Amino acid sequence: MTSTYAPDRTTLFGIYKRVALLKANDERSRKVIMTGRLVMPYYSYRGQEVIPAAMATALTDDDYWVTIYRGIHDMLAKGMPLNDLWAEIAGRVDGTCKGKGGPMHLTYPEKGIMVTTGIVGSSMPIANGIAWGSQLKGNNRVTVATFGDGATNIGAFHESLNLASVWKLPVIFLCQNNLYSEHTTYEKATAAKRVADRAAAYNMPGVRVNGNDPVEMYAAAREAVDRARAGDGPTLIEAMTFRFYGHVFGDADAYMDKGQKQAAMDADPVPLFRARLIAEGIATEAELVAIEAEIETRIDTAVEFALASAFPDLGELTRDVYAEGEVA
Ligand SMILES: Cc1ncc(C[n+]2csc(CCOP(=O)(O)OP(=O)(O)O)c2C)c(N)n1
Repeated sequence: MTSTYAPDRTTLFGIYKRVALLKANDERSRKVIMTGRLVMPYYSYRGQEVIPAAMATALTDDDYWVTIYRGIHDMLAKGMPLNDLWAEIAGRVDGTCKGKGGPMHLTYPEKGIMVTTGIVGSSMPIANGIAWGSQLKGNNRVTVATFGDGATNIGAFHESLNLASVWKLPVIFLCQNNLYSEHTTYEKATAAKRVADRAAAYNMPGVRVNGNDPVEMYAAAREAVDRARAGDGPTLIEAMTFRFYGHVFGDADAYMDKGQKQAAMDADPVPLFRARLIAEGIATEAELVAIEAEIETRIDTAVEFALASAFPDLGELTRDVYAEGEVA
């Protein structure tokens, strides 16, 4: 990876602020679920925070993002407000979809967060459609599609990469390779040694980066964004990472290699990043403590706001199923 796109000190600090928010939000989500006050399927992204934080920093608010069930980190990084997020995951009327979408169907178009999908592999064709729209309108917006390593074995991955390359769509295929697809390890299900190698078949750049390294991840993201914006087409980024917990909250993760898991947790990217900021004189311990305390307060407010909000009325059940009024 060249250093042309390396983040400057301010950018790096900005990435950390997002990372700290994502980590704190994941920890709080698991805590609140444990109290029984929040009931939802929860796919922890703990360990994967740097990837969306760096990617989102390379985008503007106008750019689009399509994500998956393990995507709350993507949305928070892209700017979804905490209150709206928490109200939606709690199924309340103040949520982004009036509490009717829930954690698997979050959306916030105001910040380009278009859709969450629970169908493995489906983020990519949707992203292609949005990117094609941008291309037709000539509005210069870039679309990111997030997915896991397991999704790269689905037909939609191959169809999407092919079409995006043929049409030079402004899209970035961002694989967050956490080495597991539900309970299956990467090696057990994937013939390709590296996901990034698959890009060659579709005549597009395929880069594998350490997704837990903010400098490497940001540089790859910036390069792909510039390429897409310049009309040069898609990029496949394989960001290597590790999810610290089971596939879904409550999964005993007995299938995970204990040594591998411990090593990944010992190399937790968040404290490493934090220490790096201090070592490089980008932030002081006191500044970081203040930022982290402010994040906790914001999350406190969001949790209270969400749990005080009402559940949707039964009359809402059939509303918003189809678009109302004229469809252009
Ligand atoms: C088309 C389809 N097949 C199977 C499933 C069941 N399923 C849900 S998540 C998942 C694992 C996907 O793993 P990966 O793409 O690596 O993403 P990760 O969960 O690791 O982030 C599977 C098989 C599904 N939701 N959709």
